[in-house]
Amino acid sequence: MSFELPRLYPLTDAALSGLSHAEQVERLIDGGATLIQLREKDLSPIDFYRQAKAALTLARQRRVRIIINDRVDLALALGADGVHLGQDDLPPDAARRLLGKNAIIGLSTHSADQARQAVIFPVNYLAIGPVFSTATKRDTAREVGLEGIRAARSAVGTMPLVAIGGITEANARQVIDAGADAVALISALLSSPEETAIRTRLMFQTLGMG
Ligand code: TZP
Ligand code: MG
Repeated sequence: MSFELPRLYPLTDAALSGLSHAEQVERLIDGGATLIQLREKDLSPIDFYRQAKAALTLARQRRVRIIINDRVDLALALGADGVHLGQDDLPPDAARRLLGKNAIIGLSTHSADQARQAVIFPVNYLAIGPVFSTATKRDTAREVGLEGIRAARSAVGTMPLVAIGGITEANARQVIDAGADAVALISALLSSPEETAIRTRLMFQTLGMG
């Protein structure tokens, strides 16, 4: 299951940014993003479907890949590049059966133990978090900190690992140095939507890829 995470993996948040998913995707791509996850917790399926379709059309034109958060059905219906599953979503093997061998499937984990157990699942990457405290997601598990990233890395070997939760310009480099291949970000890029492209570009520089 060969897959390489780009150093920076942005997620959309329409409530935070006040922008449609397509508008967010456009700004993130302008900033250099090549893999983007559409995350939507409020819209009805039909509204999210329409917005995601527009975002996917734009992303395809610019050769950027789109992952859908939670919803295997929408990922399948849209022909998206993959899905990102939480611990309470469809199990990875069921998602793999539906989406096929070429889909990118990611799974959230919240501890090194959970990450260790996930290594045998048919997924392309694991997420670990929240790393730091965050206001963006309610009801998160306890923060794992940089130590949690180190522990997750040693638990998963070479499996691609993305860290999420409270990551900013100030701590992103430490997160990579602790063993994450990538950082997944929401508020650091989207809390000031007029600055999204420039913040994305600066973050790539911080991560040593500018
Ligand atoms: N999963 C764990 S923390 C989190 C998600 C979706 C929110 C990340 O948002 P931010 O603003 O980058 O802390
Ligand atoms: Mg989820």
